[in-house]
Amino acid sequence: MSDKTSADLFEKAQRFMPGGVNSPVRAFRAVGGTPVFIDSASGSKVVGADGREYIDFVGSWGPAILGHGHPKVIEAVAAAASKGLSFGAPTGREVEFAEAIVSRYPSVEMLRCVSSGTEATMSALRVARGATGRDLIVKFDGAYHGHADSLLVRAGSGAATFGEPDSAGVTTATVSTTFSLPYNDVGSLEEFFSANGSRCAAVIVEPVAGNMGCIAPEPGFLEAIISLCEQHGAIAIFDEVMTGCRLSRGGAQELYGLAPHLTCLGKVVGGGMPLAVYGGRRDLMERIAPLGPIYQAGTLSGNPVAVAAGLATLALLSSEVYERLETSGKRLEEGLNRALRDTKTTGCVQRVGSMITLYFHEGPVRRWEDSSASNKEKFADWHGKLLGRGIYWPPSAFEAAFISAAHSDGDIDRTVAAATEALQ
Ligand code: KE4
Repeated sequence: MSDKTSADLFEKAQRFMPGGVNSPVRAFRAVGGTPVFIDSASGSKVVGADGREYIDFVGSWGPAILGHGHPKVIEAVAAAASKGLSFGAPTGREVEFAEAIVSRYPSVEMLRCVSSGTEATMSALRVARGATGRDLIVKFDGAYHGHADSLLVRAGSGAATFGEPDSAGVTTATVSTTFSLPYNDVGSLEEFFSANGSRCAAVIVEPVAGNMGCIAPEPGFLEAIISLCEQHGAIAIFDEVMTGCRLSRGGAQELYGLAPHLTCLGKVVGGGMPLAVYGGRRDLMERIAPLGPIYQAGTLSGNPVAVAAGLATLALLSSEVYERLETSGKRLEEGLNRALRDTKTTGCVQRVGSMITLYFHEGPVRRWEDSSASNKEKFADWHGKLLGRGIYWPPSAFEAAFISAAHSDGDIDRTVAAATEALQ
């Protein structure tokens, strides 16, 4: 137990780290107040530095699908760590891990491990550009694929214009070959391809959006991405860093029965340790060094301790776990909808499996334009009241909340009761 409160720690942290955090969303800037400094976590709960316990729906932003500190994962990590932390050399467990991923993702014939989702998407785009010899890439407004320069793009003024940098330090030149289009809008994608198809290297998409809240792909949207890419010789990249092994064993692509050309995975596959993956068609992946001319490397790529956590997590993700996630997700969705109804609050709940968002927007929320119009002030107020009632909900209106296999019916019902009170 920390001997300091979150407020003490936050005050000191801000002297050493920008905003007192190692990743911006953790600073609670979107909801106000002092971020909870976590001291420990187990199952569906986290314990703050102040000693207060919360029911956790951040789940480390996705990795904690089994709940925190699953004994079998901890045991696997400890056993691996006892044999050394990092070798900078190949290990048998990386082969086992690669095989485990390939067995879950038929579209992934070959893969490379990296240490973060950012590295995975950045590398996948480099493969697409290297393989096609083309420069243009397409992403979708409101989607987040990590902080690689070419992906930090705000939608251009019109669908037909290039993106604009969404961060200082990212040059206009860097994003001059990135288009950002509206999610769930096949028409704008068709327009883009008819004008630029021969120059397009890749389209990267969150197959279920989680970074503008939870938004499901509308029928035909993902299919159009794949078919338009195939028609024009471009690469369809599914960024499944959030959805991979969460929405099903084979992620969103299994759920929707689709086969992208490249896939990025992270979060769940590392079980909470720094481990991510990019992979796909063999003819693409065989162009990567040392086999081919596309360079990508990493000191800690495929780290044996991280791989141990990933393997243990994947092994525990049984069909019963996915059934549990669906049951709990449905229970929470129904409860939050009841809370909105009973308090006559304008809002909507959107869920896919164990990813869920309550929007202060009448709904449906189909894309960034809708999500960004939701009532952020109302969300911030609701978030603070939830926190006061022992519920740790993602501190941003534009994030998905994550349900784990460790959330009990009691946790869900307690959350619904707190959410109802917080809406009054
Ligand atoms: P990382 O580099 O943070 O491991 O992964 C980047 C990334 C890539 N693709 C998708 C679909 C993602 O959701 C992410 C990261 N997600 C955010 C939360 N929405 C991580 C939390 C944070 O930035 O602190």
